[in-house]
Amino acid sequence: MVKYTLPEMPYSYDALEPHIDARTMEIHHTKHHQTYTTKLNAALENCPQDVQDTDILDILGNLESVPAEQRGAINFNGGGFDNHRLFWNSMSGSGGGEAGGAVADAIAAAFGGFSQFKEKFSATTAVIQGSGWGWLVYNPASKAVEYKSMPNQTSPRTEGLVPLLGCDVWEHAYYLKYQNRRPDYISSWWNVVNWDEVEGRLAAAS
Ligand code: MN3
Repeated sequence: MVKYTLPEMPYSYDALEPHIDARTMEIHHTKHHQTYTTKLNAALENCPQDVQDTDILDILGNLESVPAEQRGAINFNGGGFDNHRLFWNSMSGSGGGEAGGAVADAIAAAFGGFSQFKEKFSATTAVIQGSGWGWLVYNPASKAVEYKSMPNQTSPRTEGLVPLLGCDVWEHAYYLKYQNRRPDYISSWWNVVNWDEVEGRLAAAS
């Protein structure tokens, strides 16, 4: 079977300072993301061969293919593995600003404009109860982008949606620097969004 390994970070842990601090990034990557990766492999070991031989992205898109006893663990840890891989790559020390090109057009069509999108994403993600993620997703059925809140580590892929940009609002993502101030973390996070990466994901999905 495929053994997943912790993906390398595309930049150093201090690259997103001052918006996201180096200590948070290091713990988030080496402890949290590592744990999802390890537990994904452990859950796959208890799955039949055909599931083990399927890429995790395809498994997340068809969780019914996973035996019921392993489905919760695959949903959580497989989602955690993929969500964080997407998360690191959708941030950059030279990020921020507004979306351009096709992403800007898709956002304008769905939300009315970039500022309306940013406000809806921020406000809705800030009030996610407990742990979860706010996402900009592409919906292949409607051929449009949407906002979607997801609980815990459940991937938008489990609902047939393609994740384009996610904001991790688990406390482990921000508590060292922002404590209880989740809205401040989200507000700072916009300064590190890598819109080029989001554009590549939209192009691949549409
Ligand atoms: Mn996290």
